[in-house]
Parts: sequence; structure tokens; C-alpha cells
Amino acid sequence: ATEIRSKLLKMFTEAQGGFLSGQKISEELGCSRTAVWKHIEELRNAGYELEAIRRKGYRITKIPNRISSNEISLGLKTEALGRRIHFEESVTSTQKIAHQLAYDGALEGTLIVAEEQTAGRGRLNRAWHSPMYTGVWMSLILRPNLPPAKAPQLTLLTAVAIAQAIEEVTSLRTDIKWPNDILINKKKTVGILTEMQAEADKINSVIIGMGINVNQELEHFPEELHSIATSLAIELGKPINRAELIQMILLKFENLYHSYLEHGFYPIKLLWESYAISIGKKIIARTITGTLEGTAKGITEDGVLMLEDDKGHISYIHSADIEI
Ligand code: BT5
Repeated sequence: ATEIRSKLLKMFTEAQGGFLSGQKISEELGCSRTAVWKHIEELRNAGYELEAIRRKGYRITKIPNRISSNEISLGLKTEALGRRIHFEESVTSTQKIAHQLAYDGALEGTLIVAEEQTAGRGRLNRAWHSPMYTGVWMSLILRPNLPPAKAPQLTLLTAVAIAQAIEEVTSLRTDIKWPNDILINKKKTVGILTEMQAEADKINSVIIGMGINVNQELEHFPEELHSIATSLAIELGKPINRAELIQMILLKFENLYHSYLEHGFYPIKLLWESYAISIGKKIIARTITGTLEGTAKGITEDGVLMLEDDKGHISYIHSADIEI
């Protein structure tokens, strides 16, 4: 399907904004007129705007804002993060590619970016919806000299970096929901997935997956996400330059990461708390072993969530889905 799409796009590029008849398209692609119509609809779903006129055919009136490794590199202010970019138009999951590259020895800071994920994933193998040309779907490879137990702190650090970058680029204020969500007006805008390759006492690599809804309109989301998800463009009322956002995330990330490696988690914890939405509130925490209810008291020095039940007993939660 991607191959047909790129053939079709090539035809439109050669037509230089002019009309292509349905007949001509179907001949060149070797498919039926109905199939042509379907491919045109797919382009529309991918953010292209096309005009259709009877007897003339189709023409492209607007190409969506696209990203490329060049665009990300130009104007990137970091030392190491994102200095090597592995860019692809369409992938199953950037996490999968990152795991392979990390295993093959990719350097710290290597960034994998895709325009579309056909099998993007969240925690516990849940699906992450990642439509073409609309979001930031990327994975960052890190090689910190840390024990594996510290890796979850990097999820919290990532959340702070993304929250800061969103604020800088859009002026939108975001809330962080422990451990891996960023919300705007209570709706999920960002999901983070931290995975690692490690030995018993040593991290080989940490792979940080970041999924950011940027330029989607509500109709880009599947029905079941309408009430729980949003995008920066929906909240801001206009589209955002994704390459600029990626550059800013990498810059904020690098600053926090240096501070973290030098001074530990405490400075990150303070920043994290300034964005945290659930602290001091009644929450429900669903863990793999069961459901707990209580008041979120805060996070420990290690980034573990403290939940106090009505008898004053505190549970330490390492991983869960939180309902506020
Ligand atoms: C997450 O999981 O939030 C982590 C998402 C990480 C995605 C990035 S994209 C780049 C990299 N490559 C990947 O394949 N993954 C990473 P979790 O907390 O388990 O949340 C998953 C749940 O969020 C789903 O079950 C849906 O309910 C919801 N969801 C799915 N797609 C969404 C979207 N685009 N926006 C908001 N919510 C979504």
C-alpha cells in the first residue's frame, strides 16, 4: 500500500499541481477506478487535500507538513542527542528498530523517527495510534552508566523534557500523570514507553519511546480515543512545526539528562512535581497484581509513587495505570 501511495504521489508531483484523470491513474497504477478512489481517500486521511472535478480528475491542493532528518538536524542545538537520526516514512514501531540498532551497537543519542507507525505500542503491548504525518513518533537510545533499577526515573525525566518543550514551542501548559502520560485539559497528548537492554547490574541501553499527538484533528483519532485523547493542534487551534518541536525536546532532554547524571534524580524530581497532576488527590492505581485506592502522596527519591490508603498505610507503586 505504501508503494502505491508513493507512486501516486510521484504522479501528482510530476503533474505539478495539475489534474490527473482517474483513467490515467488507474492505467499507470494498474488498478481499478474504485481502487484509485480508495487510494485518494487514503491520501486525504494522511493529511493531503485533493480537489476532485468530474471529467478532469484529481489534483493536490495541499501537502501536509512533513519532516525529514535534514529538517530535524538543521537548527538542532544538542551535543549528542539526535546527532544521528534514523528516519523512515513508515515503520511497524520505532521501538523495534531502536532495539535492533541498540543491540548492534548504536551510539548514545541515536534517534529513530517515523512519519507513521503501523504497529505502534504502549505498555503491556497495548496499541499506540500513530497516523501518517500528524504526530511525533520517535525512540531515543541512551547508554547511561546506571543500575537497571534506575531506568524508571528516565521516564519521569522524559516527561519533564517534553512538558518543557511543549510549553516553549506552543505556550500550552501540560500536566504530567504518573508515570508516563502528559495531559492537556485532562486528555492524553503524550505517551512514553521506556524499555531497556540490561544485565543483572548494568544497563546496556535504554530505549525511550515518545508518542506525541501534534497535528491530528479529532477525526484522525479512532472513536474509542475521542473522549480520552487530544493533540497540540486541537488544543492550540493551529498546526505546529513538528521538526521544531523535536529539536526542542532533544535540547530540554539533554540539559535534564546532564543534570541527572551529575546530580542524581533530586533536581528532576522537583521539576517533575511542578507538573504533576495527581499528587494530593484521590486516585485508583491498577497494577498487574490488583487495584489500590487512596491518596497519591508524591514520589520517592527514586520516582516510585506513594499511595496512602484511608488507614494511613502507604503502598509503594512501581508501575500502574492511574485513574484520577
Ligand atoms: C503509552 O502506553 O502511553 C506509551 C506510548 C508510547 C508510544 C511511542 S511512539 C514511539 C515509540 N514507538 C512505539 O511503538 N511506541 C513508542 P500506555 O500507558 O500503555 O497507553 C496506551 C493507551 O493509550 C492505549 O491503550 C490507548 O487507550 C491510548 N492511546 C493509544 N493511542 C493513543 C494516542 N495516539 N493518543 C492518546 N492515547 C492513545
